[in-house]
Amino acid sequence: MNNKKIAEVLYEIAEILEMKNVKFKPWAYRKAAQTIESLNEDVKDILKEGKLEELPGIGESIAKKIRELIETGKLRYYEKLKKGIPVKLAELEKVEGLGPKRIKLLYDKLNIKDLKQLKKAAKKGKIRKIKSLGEKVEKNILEGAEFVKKSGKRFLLGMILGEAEEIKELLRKRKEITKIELAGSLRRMKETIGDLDILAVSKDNKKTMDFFCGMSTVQRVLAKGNTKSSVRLKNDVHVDLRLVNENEFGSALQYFTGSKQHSIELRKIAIGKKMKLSEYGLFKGKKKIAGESEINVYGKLGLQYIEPELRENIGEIEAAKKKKLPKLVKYGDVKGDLHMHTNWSDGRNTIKEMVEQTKRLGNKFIAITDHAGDLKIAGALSDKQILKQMKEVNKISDGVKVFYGLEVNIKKNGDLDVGDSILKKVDVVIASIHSGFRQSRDLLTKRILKAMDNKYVKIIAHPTGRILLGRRGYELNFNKIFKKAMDNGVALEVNAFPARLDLDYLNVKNAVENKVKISIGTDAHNIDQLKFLKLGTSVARRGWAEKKDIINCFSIGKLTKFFER
Ligand code: DGT
Ligand code: CA
Ligand code: CA
Ligand code: ZN
Repeated sequence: MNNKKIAEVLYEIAEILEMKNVKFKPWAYRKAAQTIESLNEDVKDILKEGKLEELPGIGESIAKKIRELIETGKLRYYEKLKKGIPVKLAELEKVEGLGPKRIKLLYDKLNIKDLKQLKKAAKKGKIRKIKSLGEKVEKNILEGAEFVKKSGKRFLLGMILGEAEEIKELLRKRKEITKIELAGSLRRMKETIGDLDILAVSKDNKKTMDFFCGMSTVQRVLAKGNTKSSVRLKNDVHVDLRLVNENEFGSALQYFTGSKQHSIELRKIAIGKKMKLSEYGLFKGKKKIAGESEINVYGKLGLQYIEPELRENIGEIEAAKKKKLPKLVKYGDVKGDLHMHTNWSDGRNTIKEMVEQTKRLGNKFIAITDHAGDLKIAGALSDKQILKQMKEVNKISDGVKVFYGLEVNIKKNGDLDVGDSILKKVDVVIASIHSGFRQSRDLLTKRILKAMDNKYVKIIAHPTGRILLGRRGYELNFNKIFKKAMDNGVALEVNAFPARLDLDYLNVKNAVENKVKISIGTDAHNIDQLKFLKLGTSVARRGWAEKKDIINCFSIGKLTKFFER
């Protein structure tokens, strides 16, 4: 039972209660679900600390249910509720435009219980006959239903990157495999992944496929062939392995890396040059002019090599034609992490443990940025604790430069939770929004602008508040925010936590074009999460950022100056 599963159960309870026309309770369950799914910390740990009821929106009764879920893996109340409704609610809800009320209506009128019956009824034109629905709704429902099947479930990049790299490593070590790359959205470091695509060249296809399908992490073999096999891993991720000829590896890698839109544009260029591009190679008439290496495919098309992270058809092809691609920041250029929490607030590890792990990872500096102010759930530090922690951090002289920072909450009116007399003593102040997400675009923008006008604030963390696969970020007027960031010397964060990756790559691209500096922070709450720095860097790369755009690539001297400005 992780946070996500618990939130799902609570949401589901809200839906069922709504179907039964229960008042108020659905709202309470939904609020609790939102709280749980946006927590950085594991609910289990909060339960252990006896602090469940301190979370916003979680009263005694819901706390009791969460405890039962965690301790027994089940919830009797929920099971009973589910028995009372005959439809497959979770399945039907995935259809866009279908909420509990419509699902109930479709069940009452047409006895529709699941996705299959829904599609059948829509295709037969039965739904349009229900007065309050009509033809347009029927069409939307049918489209939505098809989408559910195709899209299926997506996974956070940060949750599967490690396992993907392990599989690649296992295959790479095999004698018969001469080439191997991860392809698809994972190679492009897209923030969520539908499935994993792997491409390899083998001297013995059968042997490779036997090995691949027999890996200990495989839950089920879905298809096994000589050139393509598909498996489902124990973590539910679907993996395709394709084996190709050595002299087609480059063009196949290009093809299966995508994105589809990027590849379609490349094909158009090929056609314009009277060539043909496919996964088998780049051809002029019958003559193959590239295929073994990806670099040659781009080269023969008259393009600079385009890094996978850039292949989203957002201007990279035009830039490559003009040889004007950015000099992308490299993963190794990012030398420090500017956002993390310790056991002084809601983190798991001590300051010392975070420093030790930083050394192990080969990084040069960090900022310790525990929560400060009024944020009760995050164990925020009081003024007195801040001064105490500052002393402790300033004592460290350990090969790693440790900046003393705070993550300060931006209140609903844009004021900060901590006074200037404290902030001025701190090396780096990060400001961020943790509540009041539902304010208007205008109010939220004003709130952030006001925080940026505090002269001690140097970084705005997770600027849009989005939770991937969970909560859409709030709208902001970025033109105003970029201008203020430039004027006041404030950096915008790419929060590298897997479910955040906020700013997203498109906002990073805009920020960088506006000469705004980017800060990367893992928001780690324990030592394992410090590895997320790579994810943050991938977002910066996807947003066309260069070394000069990212304050984590500054020398310690230059960074200190940036913080002092
Ligand atoms: P995902 O798995 O949804 O996160 O995204 P991708 O990009 O990995 O997509 P996937 O797994 O469906 O296909 C892998 C790559 O294969 C994709 O990036 C581009 C290529 N591909 C798939 N379908 C098509 C297609 O219809 N046309 C072209 N040109 N390429 C395709
Ligand atoms: Ca894929
Ligand atoms: Ca695929
Ligand atoms: Zn944080």
